[in-house]
Amino acid sequence: MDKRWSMPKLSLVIIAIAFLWIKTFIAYHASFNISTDNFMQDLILFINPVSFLLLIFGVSLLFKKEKTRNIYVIVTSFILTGILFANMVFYRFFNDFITLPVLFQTNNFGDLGGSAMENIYVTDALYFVDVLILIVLAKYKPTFMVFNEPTKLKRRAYFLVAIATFFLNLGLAETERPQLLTRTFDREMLVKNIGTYNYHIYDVYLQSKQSAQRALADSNALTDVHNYVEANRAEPNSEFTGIAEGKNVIIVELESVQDFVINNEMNGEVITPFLNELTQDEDTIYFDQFYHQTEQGKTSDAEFILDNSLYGTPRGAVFFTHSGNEYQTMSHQLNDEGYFTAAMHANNKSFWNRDIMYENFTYDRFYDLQDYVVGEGDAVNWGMKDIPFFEQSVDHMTEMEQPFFSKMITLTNHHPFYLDEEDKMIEEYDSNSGTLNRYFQTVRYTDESVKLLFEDLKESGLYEDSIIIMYGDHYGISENHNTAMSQYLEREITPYESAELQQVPFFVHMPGYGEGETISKVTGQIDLKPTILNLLGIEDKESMQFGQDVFSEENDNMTIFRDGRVVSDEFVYAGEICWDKESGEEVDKENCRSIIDKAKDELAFNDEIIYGDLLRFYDNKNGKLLENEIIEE
Ligand code: GP9
Ligand code: MN
Repeated sequence: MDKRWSMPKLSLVIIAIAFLWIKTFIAYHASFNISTDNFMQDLILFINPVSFLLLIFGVSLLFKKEKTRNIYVIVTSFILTGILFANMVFYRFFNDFITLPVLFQTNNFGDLGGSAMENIYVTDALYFVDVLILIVLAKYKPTFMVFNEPTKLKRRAYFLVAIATFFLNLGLAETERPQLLTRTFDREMLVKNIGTYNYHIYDVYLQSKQSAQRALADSNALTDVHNYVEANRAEPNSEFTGIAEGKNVIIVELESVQDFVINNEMNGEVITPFLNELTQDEDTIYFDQFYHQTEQGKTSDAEFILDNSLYGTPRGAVFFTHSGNEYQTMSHQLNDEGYFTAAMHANNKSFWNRDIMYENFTYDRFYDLQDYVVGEGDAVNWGMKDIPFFEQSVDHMTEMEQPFFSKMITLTNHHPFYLDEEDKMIEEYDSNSGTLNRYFQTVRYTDESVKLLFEDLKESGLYEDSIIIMYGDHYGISENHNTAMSQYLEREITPYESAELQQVPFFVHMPGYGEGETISKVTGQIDLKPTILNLLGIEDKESMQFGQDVFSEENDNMTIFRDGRVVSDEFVYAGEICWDKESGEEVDKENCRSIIDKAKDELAFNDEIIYGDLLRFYDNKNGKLLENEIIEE
């Protein structure tokens, strides 16, 4: 046969790239919920892993020795597969891509336990098969392959192609999504356009930028933020000022409880009988349009928002990424007023970096796992069951100096929503999502635990001297379960519905109040701090914060999500579409313009505060901006 017509021989690099390219593309479709709207987006999605793969594997061409080249290719392939795999597992759980700070939360990953296992499938092993193939090829050197050192010319051509692909990708992405890299709040869009590997590099770059930002920030940056905060401040409602003065404050952060279960049924069974009763109770004010505002930091974000009336960060968990910042927390303000402050949560104290962060927030005491006796049958799923947790927490509270502020965080109603047989009070639901099916049962359990908490509090004598504030920390059912959710709700889950599903219940229970009602103002977690301080009669005119007293006449009736979605009493902005709040119909985007802009400004100011650690330049007692020199003294 004429030699000139034989197939060109393949190198290990090319085979490794081809394998990873295919795998990444399969993962995009099989594991990540990435949707595309047009051919261009499909094309970008298809080519986006290549530029990175060409460059990273291209490094091997610089090695002289064949063995070094092969080892480099195999190890790189293994590491990249590992990254892809970690992203897949993470995505199944959080519906999101890993960011660098989250990677360092290894403690959390260890503790995920059952959840992590639920999200690893046997078939995932297939993702690693090609690495084995590469090893076999390198060892047996089949004739269709070439292992020689590439010529200078070939090497140059290779890198030229790699760089050209990189810019082609970036160019296409830029036309499809202008300002892609400047608007980083949407990770999915980034991955979709520049590829999962380039995304990680970009993430590393952002992280380094963050460290630099703090170093460079000075007090001048605070002036604009301060002006915005002042203009946004709402005068608290004086009718509520001090109505709980001197009382203990008992906060219950209800794990993953969403508002759609309240006053609702599942296959004819009531899901939250006790909480439903509270919505009608004369001593309870229930908010049925209250939204969580958390992001990747989940529970810890909800805690951050509660204590600071600031938003968390768009990426990672602020509890980890900015635990060294100076904060001016509600806990601190309460300490100044003579309150004993405590956080209670029966998990390892380092989970979500809580031990460090609570110290920073100046909590007087953190009752963690070690402060609880977890007897036989007292634990399920992630750890201690809510019922014994509340029981023992009430015991702890009776020992506390009064008045106290105690924050309890429940755990049983957490993904994957497992429960012991004896704790199941209602049937499972019957959709294609085991997660949603079990969710109703664990929510039902949490409801029962809250009922018992109220009884325990009454028995202990604490009840009359306390107010009880309860709210859901974040969603429990992610968008991965839309099909099942739409079966349950009997309607399609549009971006509007998804946004509305971010409502979590919010109760203000004040024994002896007597004027309970349901309030349908649009409010969110950011409003908790100013609301609570006003109820206690603690004046707070200067805090650097974005929330407003929920009872205030001046409350702006809108809630900004950390990802830029916004809800007002009239409109919902979600999925880049403006929707009528009442009907869920699409309306002209101009209707949402002002709330979109406000959200952008507010989130940007928030990030300036956190990234620049700006509160170190601010005195929240008298509202003074401090000069850099004073700080350094
Ligand atoms: C862990 C618990 C759960 O201690 O608060 O955290 P989450 O996964 O919901 O953020
Ligand atoms: Mn949570």
